[in-house]
Amino acid sequence: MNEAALTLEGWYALHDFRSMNWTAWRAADDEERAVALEELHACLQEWSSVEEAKNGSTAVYSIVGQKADFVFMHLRETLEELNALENAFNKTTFAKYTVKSYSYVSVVELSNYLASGDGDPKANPEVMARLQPILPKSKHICFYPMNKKRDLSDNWYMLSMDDRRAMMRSHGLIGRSYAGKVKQIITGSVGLDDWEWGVTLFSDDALHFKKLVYEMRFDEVSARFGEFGSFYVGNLLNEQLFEEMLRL
Ligand code: 76R
Repeated sequence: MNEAALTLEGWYALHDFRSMNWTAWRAADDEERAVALEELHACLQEWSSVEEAKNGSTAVYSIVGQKADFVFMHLRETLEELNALENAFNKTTFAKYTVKSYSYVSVVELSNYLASGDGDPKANPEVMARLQPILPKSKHICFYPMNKKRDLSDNWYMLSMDDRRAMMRSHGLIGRSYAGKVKQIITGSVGLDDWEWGVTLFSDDALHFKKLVYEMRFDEVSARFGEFGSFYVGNLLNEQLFEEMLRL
């Protein structure tokens, strides 16, 4: 039997993709829309106060294209908290004007492929900062789910730890050449959602996503073993930009 990589888990993640029901939004009267905006504002305020208290983090982005209109990416200590905030949002007047497009449940994950291995990693503040990250407020987000292949001759899970580690080293080297340009958050979702990982990238230049992902396609881990779901790309929303997006 092959050795499973050891993983460290941090905050749980919910990527909640929504579309606007523009017909209903347009049909609402000014007062209804004002109430809806107030309740949206209250949710955004609540999420930023959780982030200020370092009990979680939330990123809000519009989505370009027809897959969704916007995404809330939430990180929280427990699945119960994620569930509670999702339900709280669903009860708002604003949510009445949204349609669920897609969601993804996972947990922030670090693996031991490239870890140095001495001491209790959770006692290391740098490790904790990666397990409980405050999400960047970069101009753009890119999210997609992925698997590692389990085909006859290309089965990631049948490879030895040493082979996997060598490939992950090469993967990490490409990744590191984008340091300062792209921030990645890998969330594990085996047993939690339909794919094995969620990949969330943040950057101030969306072309860095294209170049990084393209470069990785030539690297063995992705070239041989990567299987990818749908890509979602979008632009940062703050309260003001969100209101502008909703203004008729
Ligand atoms: O965490 C680390 O920095 C150590 C090195 C590292 C690991 C272990 C690393 C670095 N990644 C790791 C694990 Mn990654 N990553 C992806 C994708 O589109 C594709 O082809 C793949 C999607 C991107 C774009 C990306 C970027 N990485 C993983 C895992 C878990 C694998 C497992 O356990 O089997 C997946 C699924 C995955 C996928 N990776 C980096 C990046 C970048 C930019 C880095 C450098 C990070 C940095 O140094 O800050």
